[in-house]
Amino acid sequence: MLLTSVVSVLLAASSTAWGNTATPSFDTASANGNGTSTFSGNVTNCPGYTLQNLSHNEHGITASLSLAGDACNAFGKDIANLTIEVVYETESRLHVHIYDTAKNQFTIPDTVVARPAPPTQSHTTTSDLEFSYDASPFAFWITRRSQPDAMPLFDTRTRSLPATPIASTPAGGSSVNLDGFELVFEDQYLQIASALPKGTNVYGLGEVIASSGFRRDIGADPGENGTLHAFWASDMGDPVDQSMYGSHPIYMEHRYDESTGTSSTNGVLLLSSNAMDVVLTTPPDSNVSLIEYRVIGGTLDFYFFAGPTAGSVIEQYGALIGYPLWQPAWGFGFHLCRWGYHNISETREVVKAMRAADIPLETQWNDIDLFQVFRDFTSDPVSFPGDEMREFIAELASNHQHYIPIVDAAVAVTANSTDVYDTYTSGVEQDVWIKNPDGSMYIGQVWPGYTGFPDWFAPNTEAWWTQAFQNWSDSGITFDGIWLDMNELSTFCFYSCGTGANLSDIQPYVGATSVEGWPECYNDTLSGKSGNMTVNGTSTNSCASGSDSSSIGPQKRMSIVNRNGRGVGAGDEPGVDLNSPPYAVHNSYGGLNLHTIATNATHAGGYAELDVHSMWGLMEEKATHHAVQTVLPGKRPFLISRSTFPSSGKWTGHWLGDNNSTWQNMYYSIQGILQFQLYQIPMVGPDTCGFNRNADEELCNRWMMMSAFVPFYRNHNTYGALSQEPYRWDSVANASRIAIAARYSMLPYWYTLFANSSTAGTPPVRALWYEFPNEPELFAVDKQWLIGSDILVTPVLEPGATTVDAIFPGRGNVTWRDWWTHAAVNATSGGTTTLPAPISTINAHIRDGSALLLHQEPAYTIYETRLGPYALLVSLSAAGGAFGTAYVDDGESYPPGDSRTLTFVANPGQFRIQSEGAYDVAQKLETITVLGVAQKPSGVSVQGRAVGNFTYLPATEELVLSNLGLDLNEGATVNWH
Ligand code: MIG
Repeated sequence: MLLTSVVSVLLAASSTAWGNTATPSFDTASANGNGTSTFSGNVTNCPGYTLQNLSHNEHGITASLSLAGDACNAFGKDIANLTIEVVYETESRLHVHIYDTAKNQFTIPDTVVARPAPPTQSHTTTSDLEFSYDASPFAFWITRRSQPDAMPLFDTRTRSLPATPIASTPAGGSSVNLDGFELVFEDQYLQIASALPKGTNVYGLGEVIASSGFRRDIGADPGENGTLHAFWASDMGDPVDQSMYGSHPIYMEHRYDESTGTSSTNGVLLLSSNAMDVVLTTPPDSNVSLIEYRVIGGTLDFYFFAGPTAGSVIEQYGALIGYPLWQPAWGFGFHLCRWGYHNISETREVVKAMRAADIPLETQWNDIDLFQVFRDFTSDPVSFPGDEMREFIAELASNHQHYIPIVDAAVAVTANSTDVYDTYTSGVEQDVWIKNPDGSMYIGQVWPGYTGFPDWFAPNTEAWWTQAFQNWSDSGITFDGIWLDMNELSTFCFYSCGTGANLSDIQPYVGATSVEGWPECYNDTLSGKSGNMTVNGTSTNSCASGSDSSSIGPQKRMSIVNRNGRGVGAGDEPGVDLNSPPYAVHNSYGGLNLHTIATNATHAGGYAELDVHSMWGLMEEKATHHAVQTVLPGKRPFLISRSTFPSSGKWTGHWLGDNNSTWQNMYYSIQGILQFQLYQIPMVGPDTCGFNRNADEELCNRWMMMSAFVPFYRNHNTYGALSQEPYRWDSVANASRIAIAARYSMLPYWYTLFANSSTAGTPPVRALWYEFPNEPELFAVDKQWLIGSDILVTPVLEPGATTVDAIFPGRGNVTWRDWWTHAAVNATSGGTTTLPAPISTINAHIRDGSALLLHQEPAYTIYETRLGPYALLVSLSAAGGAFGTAYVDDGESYPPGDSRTLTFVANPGQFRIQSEGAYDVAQKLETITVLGVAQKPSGVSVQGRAVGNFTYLPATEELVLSNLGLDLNEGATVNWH
């Protein structure tokens, strides 16, 4: 029988007590005696559960869990009867679902996050992950089959742990002292914790801007608290260490064994849309660290990913939730946007000025300025007349440029019949709105005044939404892509502002007219309001005299506070408190109902906002993706959205939201980009040059260069702030031209990385340690990143710098060559190397052993660039080898049509191209540059024919073959001796 070995493991494990494995034992001195949870309220004891009725099946086990004593009712009511289902879904993915047997608790519908089909073959004895448990009190742990003696990857036998040092007093809620970590499963509170190796490396658990950097703070240093992160989609502009736009309860753990110098990486997803706090900490005097989940509803729906590398964990996560959408090639071009292009002529001027400055502009955007009184799917008849917009966008198209407008989540409500707004009235007819518990339309307030919010669970919503896009396009806004904003959902009334409100009391927002605040070290008293770096030839940036005035955010709220009664219940759950759940999650606004719609708002199918809140963005992205496909059939939709959830990457890319024009925020954007690779939303980038505050020349210079090396490249600015288009300052224009040319030449490489992402979930942008997992000095690096495996980017992130400190992975065993000069770096092994980094430069280095397909002639647009010939850049390893691939197709068709895969292999004295696939590559390969050819060859041949005319540059050990005219639809061989 198939399951024998699993059974024996389970039986052996089922009687073990805590500490009977390789897991270090806890110092329990400060824990309470009986090892149960102690709450400081009227609750003293949570009893845990007992496992019974275990049954095996081909794919895992099922058992019941029953409450092992009197209910503790800590933050809700204990649920007496649970079911645990363990499914070995693949060789590297294990699913553990603990749910209420009666199935009243909310679970994410398959229509929102589609799960893969059940496994067709059994993985129970071959999977690299193994499930074990204690029956009473119930606890489970996950081990790696290939590392039976290692500490489990996940281990809930944590009841004897001392109290978490993270303050457990929820904002405005009950006070609780969590001693011990028994499994708690209540209708409104679920608690489970796992031990981790002390001070291990944890990444993810966002969306967040973590003060600790990309690697999360686990509190391993004495006196440190670690991390408490809240998950609840919030329109909170780039706060530090707090919940913000997206909710991604997945972490990746990288475990490094100092004694052997080896490592492995695993991942854990709690697939839940319910609000939660997750705590990372190291209890005092403990020899383990801890991750603790406190969730206020739903079920415990865990997925474990075996890895064992960062890349494979991310791929395994992608295989579960779905791989990222295919990007059109033009999406990699430079995008320009701001809030405050007041009319079409200003917008046209910007496009012209970019052309005049010869700075490539791929896509022009408009913000909510476009709208008539801030209404979605309109354009203002005076400032953005439809006919002129049609002409303007057609002009862009004839120049192979693109246009993207914004869509806000909230839809204006009209108060009387003379006010014609079809999106609203048809929405009423189609019954698409989120409701109050009494069935009336839920009314919020955003820019246009009172608004409703589409309910994606309602049957007609997607068709209505699609029609709105079609009508908009027909009216002249012939968009190429869509920008989705405010979809957390953001609203300015606390609780519904509709009931009892006078709907004709519409007050559209009036923008702030000027913005204060500059980057660190810019002194506008000294240097004026231009943001210029020099005044009369003298540099004016000086940290000593720097001003740091803060920005005035454009905020205007109505002071309506209107608490509605209890909702219809969370799914089928009767009697839960939807308005103020007993456990108060530590979200950034300090209350789940603040700056978003009320938690008792009701969706079709009886879903309560409390349960589905954080998925609104995802559902809107999916509907919009489909709508754009309808309007632009056969094309790959290009979407950029603010609020995201697991699987959003199937439908959209993401920008990192309302950052500041500061050096600090420029640095923070790197961890954002790295996080979203893990979240499987790889098309991501910041507001380049910064959103809030005024940018100055130096910051914008550095930032335009840095963002040219991240996937989504858009300069965007807030209303009233100093203009920051790249032509605004000469040095920024110059820096931008240089960086964009490099970016466009790398496009075939980016495109290949994104093809690998869409077909296998492989992250295009990587932290350095993903490629060099056994070099602990890299584990916290987030000031540099790798594009794929082969390009290392080292931006300047401080004012006044002329050099930058870089770490070069590989500890001296890898030769890194300068992207610009091709010179090999004399890198310090395992430490930092100081590189020159004057203004208008950026350091980028090529790994050895790589072969990159490039566009030889970066042009003004992606289209024109793609019309030009190809070049190959090969960087040989010390042994004379190199490898690379390139994926080539037409760059726009959906579904992707014919493609061609090129494989590049170098061996000493030889370079070969293999070509496979049906796509006809029209452009020829003209140049092959090989770096690391130690001596000038005495002869070179291509396809067996001697090439007389080659160049050899001894300083860079560089062999250059030009004017080759090679057909990439066929293979080729180059030899030198
Ligand atoms: O609350 O549409 O994050 O990029 O410019 C402001 C105006 C609303 C927030 C977005 C920002 C955009 C702005 N929006």
